[in-house]
Amino acid sequence: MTQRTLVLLKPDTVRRGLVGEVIGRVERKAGWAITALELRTLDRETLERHYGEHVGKPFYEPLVAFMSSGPVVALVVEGERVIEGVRQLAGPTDPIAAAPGSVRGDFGTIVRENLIHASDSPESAERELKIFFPGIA
Ligand code: RTP
Ligand code: MG
Repeated sequence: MTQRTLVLLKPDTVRRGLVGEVIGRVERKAGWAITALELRTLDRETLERHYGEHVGKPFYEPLVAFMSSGPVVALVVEGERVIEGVRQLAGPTDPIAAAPGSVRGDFGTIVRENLIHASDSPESAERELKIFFPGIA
C-alpha cells in the first residue's frame, strides 16, 4: 500500500546538525522516496493550522514558540506503509519513553523538543500535505 506522509524535522534537529542523520534513516528504508523537501521557518498561522487539535492545551503556546524558533525541514515521503512506518521510526512522543533505535529514543530527552513530526493517519497526512505543499496535494 503506497502512501504519502508529511515529515517535519523540528528546529532542534536543524540546530543540532541532525538533519542528515534523520533523513538518512528515512532514505535507507526499502522503497521509500523523498519527493519534496524544503527548509522553512514556520509562522503562527501555519502552526495553528498544523497543530489545530492542540489549540488551547497547556503545552500549545510553548509548542508554537519552539516550532517557530528556527527553521524546520519539511519533507514529503512516499512509499509502502510510510505513514505508520515513519511514526515507528520516530518513536513515541516522550523521548525518554521511546526505545533506543528510534529517532526520539536515540536523540531526545524533552517531550517538546522531540526532533520529528510525522502524520499520524491517512486523514492527517492529506490535511497536513495541503498545508505544507499545496502544489502537490
Ligand atoms: P507530532 O504531532 O509533533 O508528530 O507529535 P506527536 O503526534 O507524537 O504528539 P502530539 O500529541 O501530537 O503533540 C504534538 C507535539 O507537541 C509537543 N508536546 N509537548 N506535555 C507537553 O509538554 C507536550 N505534549 C506534546 C511535542 O513536541 C509533540 O510532538
Ligand atoms: Mg501529533
